[in-house]
Amino acid sequence: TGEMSGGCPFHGSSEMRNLLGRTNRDWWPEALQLDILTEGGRSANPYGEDFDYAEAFNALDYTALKADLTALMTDSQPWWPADYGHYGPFFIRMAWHAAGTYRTGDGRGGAGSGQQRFAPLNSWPDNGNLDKARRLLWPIKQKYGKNISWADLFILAGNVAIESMGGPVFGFGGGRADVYEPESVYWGTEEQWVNEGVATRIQPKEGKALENPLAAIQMGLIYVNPEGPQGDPHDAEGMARDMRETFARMAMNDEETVALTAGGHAFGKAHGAAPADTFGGAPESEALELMGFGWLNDEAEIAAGNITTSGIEGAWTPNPTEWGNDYFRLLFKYDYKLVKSPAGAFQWEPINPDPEDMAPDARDPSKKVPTMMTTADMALKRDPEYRKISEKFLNDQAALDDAFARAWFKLCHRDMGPKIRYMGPEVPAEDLIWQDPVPPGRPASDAEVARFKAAILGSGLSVSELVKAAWASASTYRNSDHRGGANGARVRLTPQNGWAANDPDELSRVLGVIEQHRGELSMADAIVLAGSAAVEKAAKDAGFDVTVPFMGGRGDATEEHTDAASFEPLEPFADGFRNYLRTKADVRTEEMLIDKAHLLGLSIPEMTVLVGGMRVLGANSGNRKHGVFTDNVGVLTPDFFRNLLDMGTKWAPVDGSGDEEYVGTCRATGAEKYRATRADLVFGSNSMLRAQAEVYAEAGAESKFVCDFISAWNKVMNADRFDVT
Ligand code: HEB
Repeated sequence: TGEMSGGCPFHGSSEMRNLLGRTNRDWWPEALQLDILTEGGRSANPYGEDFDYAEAFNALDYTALKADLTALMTDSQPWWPADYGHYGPFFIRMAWHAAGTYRTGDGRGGAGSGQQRFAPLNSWPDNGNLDKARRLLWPIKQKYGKNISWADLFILAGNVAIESMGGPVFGFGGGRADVYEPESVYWGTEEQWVNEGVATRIQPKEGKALENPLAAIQMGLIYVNPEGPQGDPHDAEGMARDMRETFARMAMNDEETVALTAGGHAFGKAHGAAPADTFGGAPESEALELMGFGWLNDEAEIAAGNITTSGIEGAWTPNPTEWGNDYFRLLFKYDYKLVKSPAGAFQWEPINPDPEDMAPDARDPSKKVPTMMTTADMALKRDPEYRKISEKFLNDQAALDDAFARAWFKLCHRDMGPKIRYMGPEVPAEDLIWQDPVPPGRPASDAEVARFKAAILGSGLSVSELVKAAWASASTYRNSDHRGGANGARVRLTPQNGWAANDPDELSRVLGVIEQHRGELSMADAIVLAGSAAVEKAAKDAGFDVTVPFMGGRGDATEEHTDAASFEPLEPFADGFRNYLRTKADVRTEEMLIDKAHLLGLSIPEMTVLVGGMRVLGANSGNRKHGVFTDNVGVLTPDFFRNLLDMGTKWAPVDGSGDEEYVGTCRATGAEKYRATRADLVFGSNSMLRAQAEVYAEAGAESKFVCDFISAWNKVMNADRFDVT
């Protein structure tokens, strides 16, 4: 797929965009804005900072909760009756759409924090009527309270739904703590939703590829358009192409894609019984008295099953509440003809179905209706590669069971990071390669820590070299899907050891010296400890005798534990902390610094002090001099901030640099003093960042600077230590 699957999250759209694209405020300007109440760092989380969800989850009566969920499946409510008397399929779709927003490009999206409760996801056209599914869960959420998060409940409800219909389940890991506000995620720049006709994102003839990190084909969809590319059911090739690309971006290969789609559509039905214009708007735009519901029509119509969600109408199989192989059996037994649903959507209907292959009506089991396939389902037989897999599953139920169970587990847990974050009695024992397993480490003794620090500082490696290696190792961490980080020392494996940002030749030389001196320490520990020793030396040379805290216990992963290709999206396209930018992107370089800081879980002061410190430590990729505003490289002083804010320097863009490089000249003599990038000058130009920089440039701020730097440094070095925190 070449260019289309490239790892760069900031390249792809043809125009400059801002970091977040179109946001809730753009979509719903009239919606109540609560932001003023979170000013001043006030949190929206009612449980407060001390709440420990892991502890609360461990106190949960898990068996009772599962029994209640099982009972709920068939406890049909008059305000939203269960199709076929069973809510299972509905909950599976809810869970799949919660997890299905995950994308490998930046690790954002996914089921991890219960985002489906909030805009924009609560109002995405593709999430139509899932407001009802979530509301059906409320009595259970209410009963178990803080012991089960919404985020965990969505996924567990999906699992219980599968089990209650006889389907195979691989396991469940709890541990998704809720948040209480919408997360800011880039979902695209388009100003229309899919149901308003927004353009499809992959258009080869127009040279348009799916922009990274996006993983959906149109604004408001989880993945592909079920009716075909831009709604064209005849474009069989394009349908498979779109599926392959969007599923790859959620870390799914062909086999997983086929198993998931066919397994999912063994259950339930699509809803397109009435024209879409008979329904109200999405929840976020609806009247107060609807109490958070959207897409409504009158109660009698709902009771009669005249519901439109996707616009497609019908079940895939004759047994929509039972696990089995009817999906593939029907797909291959019949030829399908293109028809339109009552809501006007394109779909495929089996030609001359046998009576036993008709589906029950969702409200009246004595009535038989035709089954259907969407254009996306048809790809499982029309695309040659998908077809091979489908034929295998058609003839091998056990293979489908295993593939579906595993792919569903991966779908629902892909954004949770290391397995140690999973909780509860149903965590599978088996280690899975996509969990990026790391063998256990062992604690380091004070004596070996002291010995190694002395040895590495005496090895001839510079502060800059040691700091760079430690940063290269730890800074891959993403707070979005909790992947990356220093644990495992994957910085010495493919692909990290070859990343341009890491200066591969220098890195391999530095790692070689660390290896020589590490003794019994793991490489992962030694790399971090070497960086910390360098920071201590730099502080000492600035007059501060401080110790950088160190927590040993990291393990070393091998190539065998590592799916190298799955690490490619973690490669930094830009890393403002190292003044690294591969090529000019379609997002401003300073916004990419903000993005990186966000993925590292840093606050504004932490980001600021790290940039200022890393510059004087000489930590730039390629050892560029940009932003190194000091005569004492390797000494931990606030020189970066002092010189940045010095009115004696006048800044101008360097011609031909595309506003990526700036030269600072002496205002008095005109002589060149410094070079800088956008990621440097933004701390003088942006009013909020300038306010931060001033704090560290002020007289007497030296010790605060050193302490704050060490604390932020430490946060990055330990960001992935779920084994100890
Ligand atoms: Fe699905 C449903 C499409 C995948 C599961 N889906 C559905 C629908 C549609 C679709 C259109 C209908 C909706 C309404 O309601 O209307 N899908 C689709 C596509 C894809 C998919 C295009 C890609 C290819 N699914 C999937 C998966 C899963 C699923 C992966 C899981 C696993 N679905 C599902 C279910 C359902 C659906 C279960 C049913 C729901 C109910 O019943 O409610």
